[in-house]
Amino acid sequence: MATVEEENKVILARSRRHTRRSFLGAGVAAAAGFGLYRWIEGRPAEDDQPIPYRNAFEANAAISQALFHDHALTPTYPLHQAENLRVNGVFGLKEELVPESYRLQVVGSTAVEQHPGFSRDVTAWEYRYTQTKSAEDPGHDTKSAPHHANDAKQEKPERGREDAGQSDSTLAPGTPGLLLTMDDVLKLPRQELVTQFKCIEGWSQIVLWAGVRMADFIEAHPPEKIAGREPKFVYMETPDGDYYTGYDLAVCRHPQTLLVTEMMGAPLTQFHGAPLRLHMPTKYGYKQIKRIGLISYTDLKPDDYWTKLGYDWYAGL
Ligand SMILES: Nc1nc2c(c(=O)[nH]1)N[C@H]1C(S)=C(S)[C@@H](COP(=O)(O)O)O[C@H]1N2
Ligand SMILES: [Mo]
Repeated sequence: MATVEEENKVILARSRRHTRRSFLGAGVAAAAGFGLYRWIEGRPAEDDQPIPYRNAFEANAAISQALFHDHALTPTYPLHQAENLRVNGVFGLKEELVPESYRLQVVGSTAVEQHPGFSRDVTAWEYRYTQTKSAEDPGHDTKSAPHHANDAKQEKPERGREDAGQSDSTLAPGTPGLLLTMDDVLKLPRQELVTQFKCIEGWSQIVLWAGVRMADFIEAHPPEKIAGREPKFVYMETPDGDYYTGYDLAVCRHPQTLLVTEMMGAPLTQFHGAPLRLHMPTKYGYKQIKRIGLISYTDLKPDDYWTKLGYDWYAGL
């Protein structure tokens, strides 16, 4: 049996090869990738694998590498290499959330009416914020003017107050779904992972994460089928709708995609996304949303904060 170290060496070598190839193929993939991807995802699936994947592998190595990489494992590291992550980007986190007022909205999952967390309108849930100013360093990415904290009446804040504006995928009032507590989320098996976090700005850090696998979450709250098959996408946003992200359902089921509650052995802080953030080591940092307020299954390609500002929706490494 191979030791963890040996296994990691293999994975590392493989992932280096991937990186090199996806560099070579980046232009082709950028030009053709999206169209092809949509075409593939539109096919009926057999054993979870859409049939044309195979043909695509043979037809075009560059594009298939980009697709295949979604299913490959990223390397893990020994704990002693892990360090505290810097804070980078606090859209949707500027006001401190009152922990008891936190709920995770889940939309598009099956059998919601039977669930104790069922709500006829998840958008009506009122998150509360404190007026206290955080002592935590908000990092450098705070160029937007700080918006005024809610006044004493705790009015619902306006959504989409940051550079990218409001999300096109935001829920309409009256959307039914679930309102889960953190206790609900933490019923799922605990998972720890030491992986690299990569920001597109050119820095990376190795971090110890803990939380639950998103795959387990999806199994516990499976998507309702649309026209006999699973919806293609997952959409997430912060409780105030200021930051938002979209994913393929498949990458959410990747075994290293985590709903994170702790970093480096401590609970998440406000600016790292308490009480729940995403870690997705197959994607750049901007896809790893902090302070998840909503998880929604959808068949419409979701809007994404940084895609709106010109970055790639796919954001694969
Ligand atoms: N809610 C929210 N999530 C976010 C961002 C943000 O501004 N707001 N920035 C993203 C970017 S670009 C990065 S690199 C990481 C940074 O996470 P960290 O602050 O924990 O290092 O969060 C991502 N998730
Ligand atoms: Mo980033």
